[in-house]
Amino acid sequence: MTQLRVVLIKPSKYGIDGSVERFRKGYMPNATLWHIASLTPKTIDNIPVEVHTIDEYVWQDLSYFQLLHQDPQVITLVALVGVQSHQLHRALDLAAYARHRGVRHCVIGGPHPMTCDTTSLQGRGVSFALAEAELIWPQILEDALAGELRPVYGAGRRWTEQLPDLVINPPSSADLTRYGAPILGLYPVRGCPYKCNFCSVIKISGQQVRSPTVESTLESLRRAKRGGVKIVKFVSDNFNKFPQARELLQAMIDEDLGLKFYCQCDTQIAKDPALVELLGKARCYEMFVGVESFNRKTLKAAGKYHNHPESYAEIIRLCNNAGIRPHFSNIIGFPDDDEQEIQHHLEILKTLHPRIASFYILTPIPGTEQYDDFRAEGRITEINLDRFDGSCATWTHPRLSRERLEELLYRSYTQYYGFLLKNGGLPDDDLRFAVFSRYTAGLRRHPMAGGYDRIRVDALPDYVALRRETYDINFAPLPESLRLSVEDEALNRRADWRVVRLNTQATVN
Ligand code: B12
Ligand code: SF4
Repeated sequence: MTQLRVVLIKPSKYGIDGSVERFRKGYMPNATLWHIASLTPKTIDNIPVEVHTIDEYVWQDLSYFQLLHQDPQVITLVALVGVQSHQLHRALDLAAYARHRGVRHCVIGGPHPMTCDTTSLQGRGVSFALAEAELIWPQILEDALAGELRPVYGAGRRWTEQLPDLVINPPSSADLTRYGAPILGLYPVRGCPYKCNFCSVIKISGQQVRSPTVESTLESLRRAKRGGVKIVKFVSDNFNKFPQARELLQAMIDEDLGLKFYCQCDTQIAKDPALVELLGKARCYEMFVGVESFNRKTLKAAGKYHNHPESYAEIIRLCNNAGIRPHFSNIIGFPDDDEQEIQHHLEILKTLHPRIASFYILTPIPGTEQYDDFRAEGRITEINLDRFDGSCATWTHPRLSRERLEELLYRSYTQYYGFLLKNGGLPDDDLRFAVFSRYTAGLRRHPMAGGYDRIRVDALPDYVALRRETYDINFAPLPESLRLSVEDEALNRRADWRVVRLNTQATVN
């Protein structure tokens, strides 16, 4: 009897030393894997479908490569999911490996192919998914069963108008042990009405805020709890722009689900003390906020008009009062930054004292407006997409050399966490994270790379010949950004600006 075997892989990336980044314990299960696994039916036309989920970051051996071969008893579909720009080479190599071992159906989807032109890589036996899985995954499964994938899916339309009420099945208990804690990533709302020029979120999920029903998210939470999950990470970018946030939080309180959770909010949360209080009551333990810079001029130049540095202290106050640890995400190396400015940034950060801080180097991520601008101005110097990961200098900064920028990134981590550790009084979890971040940054590794305790198993030289043979490249060319279709533009125009003012009085000045 025919059977469809779907192998979903979240590819890792090649590190600076060429090895595939793998960790003894992961930071959290990649949300895309379980999202797409949950979108996959158990049978199609009475044909059983078997799904495998591989998060490469946390596989310490290559046993999953056994799945990447043609088995005469089954039809195999290998899907590389959630592929970001710095993971493209790894995705291409895994697809090439599977093709080489006889797998006929391979597809690459996620942020990079959705937002960047992959034409030069197409038509070589590997398909590309240019739209949300909700729109095209059923067609891909059907085509695999019918015997042939198309070279490209979803070219005319990136986003679905209406998201289905998908209930997520959590990772198995064996899979959960691969992470620092039994965590699950959920995506209860997507899209962001703002237009920061360095951000690809609006290119991946659009400006209209869309969500499935609160009931389906609640059901995912109930299943997660039954499946042994203790912590949920809501990976939606602006939880405070979610019109049903209050309804969801109240239901979580009423049902006493007992799950701790993390969420991301924009800085306008400073004007919504009631929502912060409700988040705390619903057991939010960490709020990630993209503060990026303390310089209003820099923020305006980046299109991040809604960030007002004078409100950052209020976010910390509200979070601390609600028992939530504030996590400030910072970008260093904006075009106007210099060494003094970055040091000044750190000094202000120390005064504000968020319990968690993360730092990234400004990176022109392919697909974004900033990438297009920098490219047009000939400023991008890096040709290897593996380096577009927020930890490497990829463009010519007017005042800071490549080496200096990278030194300043790791110095920001060591200084800030050194300061927190010296001050003492950290709760256990914060203390562990502070020690880890300081130590990792000291080794010049990014603490947010995806896990703890790196291990080396395989490396780029094991795959380059196959890459060349399959795609005729050493490196994928730096891509053009993909333009939105008329339909996607129309959906963006329908972005409801009332959402921006929903909880707050957003000011654009
Ligand atoms: C959670 C998250 C992380 C976590 C990842 C944890 C983990 N284990 O997964 C952490 C904190 C580690 C992280 C780190 C980084 N991240 Co991050 N992250 C996110 C975030 C907030 C959510 C991703 C997610 O889970 N989405 C939910 C799933 C369900 O959505 P999805 O993957 O997009 O999948 C949908 C579609 O893409 C499509 N799809 C995806 N795969 C496939 C496959 C097929 C076959 C099909 C048909 C469709 C399809 O359908 C899916 C359902 O609609 C996104 C922002 C965002 N909202 O997308 C940024 C984002 C993905 N990160 C980004 C970046 C740049 C990084 C960093 C490099 C640095 C940084 N500046 O943040 C580091 C790199 C670390 C590393 N080594 O990888 C960028 C990627 C840009 C790009 N084009 O490559 C994003 C988009 C944010 C941004 N600033 O623009 N990140
Ligand atoms: S507010 Fe955040 S998610 Fe929205 S465009 Fe700006 S950086 Fe992207």
